[in-house]
Amino acid sequence: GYPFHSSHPIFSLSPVNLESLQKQFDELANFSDTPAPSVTRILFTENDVLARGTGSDPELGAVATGSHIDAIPYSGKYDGVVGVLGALEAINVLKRSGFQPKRSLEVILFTSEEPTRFGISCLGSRLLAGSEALVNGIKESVDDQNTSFFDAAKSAGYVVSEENLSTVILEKGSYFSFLELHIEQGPLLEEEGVSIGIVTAIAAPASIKVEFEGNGGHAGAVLMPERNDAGLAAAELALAVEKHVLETGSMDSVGTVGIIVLHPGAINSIPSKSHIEIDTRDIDEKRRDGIVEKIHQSSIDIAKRRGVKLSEFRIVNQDPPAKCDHLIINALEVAVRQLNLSHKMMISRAYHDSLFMARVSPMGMIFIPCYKGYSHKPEEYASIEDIANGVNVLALTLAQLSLE
Ligand code: HGY
Ligand code: MN
Ligand code: MN
Ligand code: MN
Repeated sequence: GYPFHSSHPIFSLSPVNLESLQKQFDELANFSDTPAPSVTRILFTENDVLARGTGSDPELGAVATGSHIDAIPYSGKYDGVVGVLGALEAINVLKRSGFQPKRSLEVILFTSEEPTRFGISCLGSRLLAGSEALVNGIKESVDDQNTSFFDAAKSAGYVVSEENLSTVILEKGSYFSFLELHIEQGPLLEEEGVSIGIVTAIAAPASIKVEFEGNGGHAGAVLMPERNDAGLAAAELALAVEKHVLETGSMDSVGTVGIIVLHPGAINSIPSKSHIEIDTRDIDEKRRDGIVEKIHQSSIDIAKRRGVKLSEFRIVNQDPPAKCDHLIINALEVAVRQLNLSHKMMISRAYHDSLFMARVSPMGMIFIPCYKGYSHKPEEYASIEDIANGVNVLALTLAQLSLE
């Protein structure tokens, strides 16, 4: 017999919207090589391909939205996910409302927005946006188990070969607009009791990998004047990062040393190697570049002064900021007004896939409040009501843009 006992319902379903579903059948039937009521739609023929688009005019650049679901270690459940599940729900809301888009609507789930495994942030959106450096550089990328990106992708069931990676790059005009719904990852909206953030620009991130090498040795036997301690060089560099960021005098400059690894990592062995990873950002690109330059100079000075070797100073990425598109910002304002939601213009200090999609499409972002601005830690939280507000703003904005 069946494993399910028909006595009790599996779960209670919301009713199928018969009218809207019937309408979709009737619409899809129009993509046919033969006159109604017959339907002919052969694999990969023009009508087959057109039918796969959702808009009534699928030749036009689509309107896309999406975000990421990868999460850094010990972080929270909303960063990125709000923009993926929220995008799917926004499409469903439009479907349930019987909305017929002219431009197709697409939801994108980006690969590896976080730099955790391969050290490259926004790997998927960088590729989509046409980073030739990444198409070539990704071959050398291995994780800390020495697994290559390609092997990791294959083990997850994604067939990716080095040859066809450049086919990932989007043609210009593929998208008429790209929108991302995301938690603010900052405290302003909650503090000010504002429901929606309309993002005007995304800050410019840079990340640097540094390594120092010294002679190491016995923690008891090597006297202080004989030492060239790679660990202390790392510690001094971390403080130098803080100093160079504060020196700009701007609150928009930030710098973080989130990773310091000491080798051999024994209490009674002087570190012979240190590996430091630095994240620094600013809304002003020149000011950010000035910080990177000073960090480089400090690395050299510290190495010289401490008699250690600066065995690696690698700028992993040094990206420009991105401005959000005015047409999209206007559409967002129309949406929040229609929904009667409080809103404010603001910058994003976190980076997002939108930072790279802005290179190939007009881009916009919607922020919703998150608890005390917490993010990248388990206390990260956004209320389902705030998420629903974001979904409704996204749905109305997608609708407006898809009719442009
Ligand atoms: O670090 C960031 O800005 C993003 O949340 N990954
Ligand atoms: Mn994140
Ligand atoms: Mn994110
Ligand atoms: Mn290294």
